[in-house]
Amino acid sequence: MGFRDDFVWGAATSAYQIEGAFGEDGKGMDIWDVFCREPGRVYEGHTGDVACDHYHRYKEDVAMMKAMGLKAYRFSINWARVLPEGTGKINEKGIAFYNGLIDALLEAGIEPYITLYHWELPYELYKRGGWMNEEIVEWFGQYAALVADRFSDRVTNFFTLNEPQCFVGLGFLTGVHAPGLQSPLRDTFQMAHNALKAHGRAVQMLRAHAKQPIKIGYAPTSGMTYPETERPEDIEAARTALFMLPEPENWTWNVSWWSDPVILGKYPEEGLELYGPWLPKITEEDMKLISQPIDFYGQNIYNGKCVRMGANGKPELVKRDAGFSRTANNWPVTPECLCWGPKFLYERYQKPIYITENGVSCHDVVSLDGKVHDPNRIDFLSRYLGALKRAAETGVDIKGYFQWSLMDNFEWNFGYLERFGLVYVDFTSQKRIWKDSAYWYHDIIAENGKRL
Ligand code: IFM
Repeated sequence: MGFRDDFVWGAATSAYQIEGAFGEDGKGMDIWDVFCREPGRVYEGHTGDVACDHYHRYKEDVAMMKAMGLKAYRFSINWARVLPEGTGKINEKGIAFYNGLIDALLEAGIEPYITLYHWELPYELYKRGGWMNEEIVEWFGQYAALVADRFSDRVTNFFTLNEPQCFVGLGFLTGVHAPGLQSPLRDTFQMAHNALKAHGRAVQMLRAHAKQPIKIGYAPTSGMTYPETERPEDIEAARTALFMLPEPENWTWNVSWWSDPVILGKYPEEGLELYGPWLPKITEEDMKLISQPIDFYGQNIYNGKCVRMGANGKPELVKRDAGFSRTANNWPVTPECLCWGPKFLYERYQKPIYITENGVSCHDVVSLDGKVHDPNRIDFLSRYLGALKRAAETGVDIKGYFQWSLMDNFEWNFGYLERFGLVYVDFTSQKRIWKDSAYWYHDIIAENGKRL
């Protein structure tokens, strides 16, 4: 027992967070290029202009992935790099970059997993209304077609949207991410509906343009839940809590509004009632488009909340212990979420699961010995992967795990303040240094997680 023999051990990144090469070789502006240039938006005015300079160093980075023993690499395409205006004219130099990356990965024996959208909305499309404009469904579909046309002769695994909770919630509700707006609730529900339709259209277009059979998934996020004890009533309480919906002002942080339509073909009843006053027109045709069959379910998981059944028969949050473990960016360390989260998701959605992101920000430094010792990350990953293994052993169909992240990178509004990587990046010299956790992950992959 343990992880399946063909378990996909991977690591993940995203385009804006690592590529750099701002405005190079015909790349169009995306909303992050613009956002980072606005005073006060990003920590210390950092930008992704250079980031990890992966655009120029991808060969070195792929060699590093190979040495680490990665079986798969999940990366995103910057929409504005291949279609500078979002639609129409193709930037062949941008296509050439991704072709080079894909070829290098395949040569190294690493399976590429492409994410279509990890938040780089072309600025030209933003000016035309971006996610608010229903035409984005078709714009995204055309972009997906291009990706399939150019890359699906070699790439067979795709994810559509990464964390729609964040790009709508942080981009348009709290405004801490690009484009930095605090939009009316009504607009955010419209954008979310358009984003889900765009997902469905991309699924159709990827399949229609694929050069060989491909597999498609989706990569939402959300906090998970886990029960305080294994008493059936606590388990039931945690399961119920996972799919409950928050109050309208904070609505984007949930699982079911984003995933039920995609997999089950309907919005949750509770949400239709709770959010009724702000909802756009939702048609049967929309729901058909949104629920185009997909092959697997991706979920980004970082932490969760402990839940028990309250005396009133309703789920109740269990207060965290005083001094509970926290990561460098103050997220709670809750390994149980990587066992119970996938379990509850699998029960509800009945799709093979990939953990499309999981990892930890630590206060990593280069020590006097020139190495980066990160025992906290090794401890974090051991606990979380141990929990994931327990889920696999109880019958959850877990296909793979993508560690976030391969290397330190641009952490959005926190700039380069947070270090999530297995590999340390010196952002001045661009030198990469394997952290202890990278060596550890190498060994875990080699033994298929036996020691966990
Ligand atoms: O860096 C991000 C990533 O882009 C999306 N998921 C969470 C990560 C850590 O915050």
